[in-house]
Amino acid sequence: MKTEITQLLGTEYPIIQGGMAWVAEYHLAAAVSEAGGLGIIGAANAPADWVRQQIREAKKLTEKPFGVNIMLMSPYADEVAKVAAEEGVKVVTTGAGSPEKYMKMWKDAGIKVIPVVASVALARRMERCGADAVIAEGTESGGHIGETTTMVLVPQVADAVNVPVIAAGGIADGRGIAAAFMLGAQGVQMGTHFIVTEECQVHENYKDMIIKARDIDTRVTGRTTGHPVRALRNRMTGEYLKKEAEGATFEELELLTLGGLRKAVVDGDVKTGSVMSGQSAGLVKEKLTCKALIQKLVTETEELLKGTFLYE
Ligand code: TUI
Repeated sequence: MKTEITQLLGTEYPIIQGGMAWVAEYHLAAAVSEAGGLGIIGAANAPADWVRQQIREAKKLTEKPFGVNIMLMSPYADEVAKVAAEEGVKVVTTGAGSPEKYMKMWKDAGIKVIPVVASVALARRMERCGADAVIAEGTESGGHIGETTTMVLVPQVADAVNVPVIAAGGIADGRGIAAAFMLGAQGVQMGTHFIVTEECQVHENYKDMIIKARDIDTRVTGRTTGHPVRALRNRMTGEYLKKEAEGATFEELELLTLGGLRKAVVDGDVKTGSVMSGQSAGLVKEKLTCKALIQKLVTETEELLKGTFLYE
């Protein structure tokens, strides 16, 4: 499984762990990197000092490369962007916006920059401003999402840009990874399955809910506010969608979700909290270590790829 992405990142496998808000802290990121993937610390809405500490703790646990995800809607994005450069992080991924204004600073610091895009237009713009690769993230993903599915987004992005493409959204096993390669991707990013690993620090209730989830158990809130977010269905998504259908204001809806992710991740309140997850929750059946998960993914993928090349 050597691709342009393993070369670019200096990893054993072209498997990246998503930079999930509140979930992707240094224990998980270091475990994924140690297992041969690329671990990511999710800066989300956290202050710059928290991110700096996380980077330093990850470095104590692994000498392998890891990255930081900068959530561009964060009030601290400017400061966190600087911390990534100062701390000598190898890779930065970005989400929920365009990182153009930070590009020069990161490139000058020798950082590989990989923006998450949900459209062909943004992928093109990111290539023009110097991105080393792009993550094409389909609407199957958890958290803040775009409109287009992985199946149609990945090949169109692959056709539109010359930098390597990483597929994300709906991928949780070797079949998904093999399919992503067929669509033109050179690597994958996975979030949901990494939540259900031994090293992931989220509350057990969160992990259990993902394991129990079926194919139809996610909901998208906030389509009317312009900030669609996918999470597992619970009392919160039920009330939110009811209020949203009744035409509630942005402020009213915000009250329902404020601090919701923290509630689910830290307190284990999976009824009124926001249990962000991708549609691939239906594919996630067991809790493994990061190492066991990555080995399983690699074995499955290689078996499938052998099959396709038998006919060559
Ligand atoms: O960013 C994500 N997923 C996230 S961020 C997050 S934290 C949060 N929590 C609650 C509400 C809002 C955010 C939880 N999950 N994925 C990457 C991603 N980026 N998906 C979609 C996009 C995106 C969308 C529009 C990127 C750029 C964009 O437009 C940029 C532009 O300027 O055109």
